[in-house]
Amino acid sequence: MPLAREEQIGLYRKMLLIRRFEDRAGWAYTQDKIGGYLHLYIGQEAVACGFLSAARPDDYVIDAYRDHGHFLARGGDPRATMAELYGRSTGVCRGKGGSMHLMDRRIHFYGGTGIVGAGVGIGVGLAYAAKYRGEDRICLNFFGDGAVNTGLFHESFNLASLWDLPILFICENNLYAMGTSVERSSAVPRLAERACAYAIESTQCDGMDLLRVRECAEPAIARVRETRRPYFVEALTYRYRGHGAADPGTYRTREQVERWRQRDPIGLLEDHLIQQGALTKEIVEQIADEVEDEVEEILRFADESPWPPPEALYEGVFAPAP
Ligand SMILES: Cc1ncc(C[n+]2csc(CCOP(=O)(O)OP(=O)(O)O)c2C)c(N)n1
Ligand SMILES: [Mg+2]
Repeated sequence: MPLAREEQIGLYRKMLLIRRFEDRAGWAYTQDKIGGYLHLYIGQEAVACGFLSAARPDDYVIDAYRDHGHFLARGGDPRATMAELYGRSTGVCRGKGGSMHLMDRRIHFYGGTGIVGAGVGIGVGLAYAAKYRGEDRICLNFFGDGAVNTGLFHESFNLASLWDLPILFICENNLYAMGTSVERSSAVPRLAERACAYAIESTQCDGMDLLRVRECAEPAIARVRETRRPYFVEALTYRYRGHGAADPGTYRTREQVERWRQRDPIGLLEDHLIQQGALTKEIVEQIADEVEDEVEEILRFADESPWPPPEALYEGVFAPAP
């Protein structure tokens, strides 16, 4: 079904919020306001926004560590998200998870996983739970191209197919796992083909164009929901920044980054909406100003939030005695 204009504008705004959120998180990291690691999603926004806007709010979602964009696209609270990166008690995990471990059961977002490939296995568990309980929910399982060469990927694909589990595997192929390119690390570089070894059908999609992502996501989600079988999508995308905040990105050329930036997901949707007469340059500027103000407010909230008290160290460690 074609996306209504209002929904397209809403997704444009959401991608812009994620972009600006990530930009400012990158800045905050350089100011020592964020500890640990920080992996930015800039460039890949259309994948999370396209798939998660097509999912049902009660579907299960599981992700790897580049997770801020997915969490916000899923409807996670942006203030509590930034506060989590800042390690404050108002964060989504009360400041104990940090950037890689965003998790909120209220929106059925089960992480945020730091070990490459780990989320692929947890997603199979979530899909198994849906089947076991007789639910018609599905699991959307996001991971990077680096995960396809881990053992758990293969175990998970095998079990998902063998047990007929309702899971949509979404590989965000951004061409690199840290500094290693897919061509150097994968004997079969067209990653979608990997699924046939487990009798799982698959497809590729253009992960830079939100409308193309939605065109792929809707039938893929409907198919998993109806057939109660796994399906695999390889979304072709690109991260503009380094792998993490400390990566200078010397393993790729400036020309390559520039080529991908020319198909920027926000720019593409903006051009489309202007051509359709759904947006004007003035409205675009107004949305940019509003998002900018919103993100500054988010940063202020995180900055002014209290640190967790020392006693919080003992919370959530043991289940209460029965
Ligand atoms: C099992 C395991 N091995 C190695 C690492 C170190 N590591 C962290 S991120 C990463 C690259 C993963 O790349 P990819 O899956 O393509 O995700 P992207 O960073 O591109 O989003 C590696 C090797 C890890 N976290 N876990
Ligand atoms: Mg990658």
